[in-house]
Amino acid sequence: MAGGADSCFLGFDFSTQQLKVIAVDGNLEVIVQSSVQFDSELPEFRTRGGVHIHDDKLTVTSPALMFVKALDVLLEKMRNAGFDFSRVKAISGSGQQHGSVFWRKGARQTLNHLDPQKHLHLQLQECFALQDCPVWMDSSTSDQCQFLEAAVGGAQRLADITGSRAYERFTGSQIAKIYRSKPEEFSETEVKLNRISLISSFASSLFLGDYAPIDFSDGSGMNLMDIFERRWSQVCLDAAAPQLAERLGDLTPSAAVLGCVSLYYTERFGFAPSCKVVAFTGDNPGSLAGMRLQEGDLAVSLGTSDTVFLWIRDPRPSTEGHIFCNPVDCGAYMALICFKNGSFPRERIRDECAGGSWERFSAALRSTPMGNHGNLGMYFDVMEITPPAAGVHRFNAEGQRVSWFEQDVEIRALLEGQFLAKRVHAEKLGYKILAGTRVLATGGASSNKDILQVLSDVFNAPVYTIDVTDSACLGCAYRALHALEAETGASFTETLRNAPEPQLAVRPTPGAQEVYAPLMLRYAALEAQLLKDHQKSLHLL
Ligand code: ADP
Ligand code: XUL
Repeated sequence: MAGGADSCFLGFDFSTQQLKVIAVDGNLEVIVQSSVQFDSELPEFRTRGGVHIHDDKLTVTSPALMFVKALDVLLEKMRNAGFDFSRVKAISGSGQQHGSVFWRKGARQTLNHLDPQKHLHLQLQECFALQDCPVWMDSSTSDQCQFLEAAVGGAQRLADITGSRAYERFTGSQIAKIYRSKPEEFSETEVKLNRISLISSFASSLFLGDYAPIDFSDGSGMNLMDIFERRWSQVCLDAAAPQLAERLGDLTPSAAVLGCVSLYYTERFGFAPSCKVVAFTGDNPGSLAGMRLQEGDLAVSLGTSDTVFLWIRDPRPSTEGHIFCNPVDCGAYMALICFKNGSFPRERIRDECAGGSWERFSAALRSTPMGNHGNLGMYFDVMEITPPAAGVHRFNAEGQRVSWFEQDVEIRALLEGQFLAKRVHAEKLGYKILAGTRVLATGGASSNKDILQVLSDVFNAPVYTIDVTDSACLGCAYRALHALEAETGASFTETLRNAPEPQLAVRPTPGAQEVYAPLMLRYAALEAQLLKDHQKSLHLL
């Protein structure tokens, strides 16, 4: 084991609403957890839910400097709590996927010579060509998506190369939009110096004191990488912007040791000069590592976004869902489906129907029956990714549209709708719930047992959780440890064999399958109808 009980490994997660960290010791015990909430602890950036939604309602960004200042605050919190940074053997981390950071000319020089006497955010404030980073919630790039698909020969062809058809939030279309709409800012960045980062590689750059490469797994969420060859796809790069290969720099395996932490961290916080920085990755790949997902398991992450993901060996990209390179096994892949309307509609309905209390929200779930007396709802407060639809849609037991539900019914309709969508779309990708299937849940809402009970009932499978709700942080602390061991040839699974196993949280209620099998068919038919109506209305425009 790398280093024994005295050693320690850090995993950071630069997520949508907060920056989080977990430390594990050499015995794989979690010894520290901490976080910085963007909205409440950094109010000067005026974000809501960590983001700015622009007037067009489609453009969504987060300030680059907010992430930097969050790191200043988090490391200080840890120091003030007496954390001994000299024990840290390696760090890694994750970032919300798809978001991009555009470094300005000269930024590398600043990164290389950070002054340990000063906060990072004071030194890096002039380092960004764009102050506001496009993030995964953005859906403003439909034109660029169409262009990219046409350039490579269609949606399926693009999926065959990059693992996904063109998606608005994916970085290729985001870069293409910036190139065309902000040519001056775009040209302010240096070629040949990895000047466009993902949130994950931007975060590792902060620790490394230099531009860090993008890893294969998070790089798969850009519509720019050939996921089978694990290199940039020239035809995709050319469709997005000029000289993009140079601007993005080389890709790296997710388990790569990139170097040691910069002098800034050794002098300011007492990190050992030998402390390694291991490639950062996306938050969903980080979660796969943290939950120690195995083939056959289904992971459901209930954070700002909801995601469903699987470990797969034999990927068959299609025009729905995504295939990413697997972050812990170079020969494998992960399939992922993303739902944009996760925590925010749950919070809205908690506020409107349960007086802002999760306890009352849970009580409503307990007091209403499985199947909700046939009432079904879809709550797409913002344009959804899966399915591409918007608006709130409620249907009664007779299948008629209704404009409101009783409060308790509304709460159950939201949860059942969210989970039916997940099962319907996972099955569309070919996933089957079998006798031994485990559903592994993570993310903020996975701390709520009543929500997990609905999940378990809709999937008719037992739901397991790990001790921490932030599996991405934990997974990255594990990845940091494994990267040191990997030099001896140990696999991730071998390295983590003594880590705590996910624990059974809830089992399906008897009779759940009889209730939800027909509801799944109903849900799928209603969703198909909704999409048809939406298409029709577009044609009429
Ligand atoms: P992210 O990593 O995307 O920033 P998290 O996975 O940390 O988000 O989840 C944060 C969300 O968890 C909050 O927005 C909140 O809605 C949700 N949450 C926290 N506690 C509960 C609870 N008891 N029941 C339901 N949801 C909860
Ligand atoms: C995944 C996705 C989100 C972000 C934010 O494709 O867009 O899950 O990673 O968590």
